[in-house]
Amino acid sequence: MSAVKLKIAIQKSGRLYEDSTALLKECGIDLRNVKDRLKTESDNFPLEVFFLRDDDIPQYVEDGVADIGIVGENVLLEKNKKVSTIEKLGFGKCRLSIAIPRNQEYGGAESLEGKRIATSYPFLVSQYLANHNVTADIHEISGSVEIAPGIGLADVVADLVSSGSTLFMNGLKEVETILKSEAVLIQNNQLSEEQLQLLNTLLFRIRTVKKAKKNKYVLMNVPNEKLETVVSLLPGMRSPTILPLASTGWSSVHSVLSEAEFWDKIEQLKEAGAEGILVVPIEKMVL
Ligand code: PRT
Ligand code: ZN
Repeated sequence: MSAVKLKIAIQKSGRLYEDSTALLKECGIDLRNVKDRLKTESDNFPLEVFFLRDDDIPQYVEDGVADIGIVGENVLLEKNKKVSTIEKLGFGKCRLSIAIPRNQEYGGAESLEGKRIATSYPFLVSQYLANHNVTADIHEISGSVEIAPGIGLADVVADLVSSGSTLFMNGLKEVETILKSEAVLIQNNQLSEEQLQLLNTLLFRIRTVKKAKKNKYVLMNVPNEKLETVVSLLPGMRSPTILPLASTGWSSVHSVLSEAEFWDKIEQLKEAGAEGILVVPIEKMVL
């Protein structure tokens, strides 16, 4: 085994911290506890972890201080660094949106002409405005963007939204989506062959965990005369498993269903005669 390690940058604290560390754990990577949490490493995977502010992660990965990183696409695209996106991670979902005072009519992107826009995303907002041939006055502020119209600092805001309740509580309404975002895994563009091999191992584990989360293991009892209909509804990885039950004339059918089709399929299976349906989470899924 070579002594090469992969260095990953993740958020030190904040909205991406829990999901980022949970993902590593689900990949079977145990992290040593470090009190000040600036840096730690794993004893069972050649990984070093740097805990950083999310805004700094793209730069550190571009410079090669970290080899890979987990960061929101919103931050990644705003910072516009030379790194590659390898994988969407499915958490930290939000959107960068334009919001205006609730009592105002919205007249499309052109109505932003000449307005003062408060945002922490000046690069993405100016790109959006340029694409719409609009000239506006961007005020960069680093936090509490949503209060800017209320205190007369701006007419409009461009901020991250997830549930929308922050905008609502500040008398604003969302009128345009500039960007949809989620956490992504990024990589430095000059990794060595050995580092790329480690990255592939990690990526394989991440994809295995992601697939498992998107699928459920389903077990059900089916009268034999209805087996054919039930089986025709099931995708399975190859085909469903069918086992005889102790009571004659019945079988137990096992299969894997994706989250996307789950509820529709369950309804159809019940109608087709399946009973006692059990749904079990899958921990890992290797295809
Ligand atoms: O300290 P550091 O710089 O690392 O953290 P930070 O304060 O800059 O970022 P943090 O922890 O707030 O967010 C990290 C990342 O989480 C963001 O870059 C996004 O990729 C992602 N994310 C997902 C969000 C949200 N959802 C979110 N709702 N980031 C921020 N918000 C804020 C938003 O700015 C607004 O104030 O939540 C409020 C709106 O939420 P709703 O639910 O009321 O709409
Ligand atoms: Zn930040």
